[in-house]
Amino acid sequence: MICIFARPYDYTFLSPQHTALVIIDMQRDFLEPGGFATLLGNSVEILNPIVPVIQRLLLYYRHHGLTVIHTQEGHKTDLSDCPLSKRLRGGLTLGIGDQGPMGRILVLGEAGNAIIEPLTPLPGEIVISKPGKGAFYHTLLHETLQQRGITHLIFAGVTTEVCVASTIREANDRGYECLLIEDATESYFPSFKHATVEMIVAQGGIFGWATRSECFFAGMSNCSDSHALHL
Ligand code: TIU
Repeated sequence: MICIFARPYDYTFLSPQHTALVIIDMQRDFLEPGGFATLLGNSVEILNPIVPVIQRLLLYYRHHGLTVIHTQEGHKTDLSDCPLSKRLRGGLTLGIGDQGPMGRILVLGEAGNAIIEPLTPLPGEIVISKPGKGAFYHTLLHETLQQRGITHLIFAGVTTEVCVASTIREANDRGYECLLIEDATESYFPSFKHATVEMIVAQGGIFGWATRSECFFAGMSNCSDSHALHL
């Protein structure tokens, strides 16, 4: 049994094989100037400190041969999977589908839609392209996790209160046990991040658990590495 010190109480699972690291939307559109986030009026630099933390989680999962899921928010080139409401929201001069500094905004395959270089998925890693904020909406994420016997999801990525929270809520309703790594997620609005984490862990963990990466690694290494990780 693996036991991670977390809020509101310890997060436990039988084997890391039943967990997946879910890295939400670490794409250039949200982390680099000129992408969708900048057009929405955000300062993207605030997200930078989480990159090395997510890199450590990613390397750990890769090293132990565990399941990694990368997601990216983006739309088909004909925008047929983008509701008009989403395109019009905000009344932007440059919006979804328009040509921006990093290619067409929030369109799959464009430069801005790529996952940032330090977290680039390896060949064979699962990448879920998603049209919505939640990663279960209009994707095969649930089926993919079911096929692998995954019951516990370890969450990282951006932004805490938008795509990360939407996905955790969707996952919780589908029966997954969700753990958010607090120093591996960020918002353009620090108070929103704080509130989101508190909402997840309140009421006995109404949506799941939260911890810091050092507690996650400590828990993983404490609990009989060789046995649990099949080393
Ligand atoms: N705007 C914002 O905070 N986020 C998004 O639009 N998408 C994600 O969170 N990925």
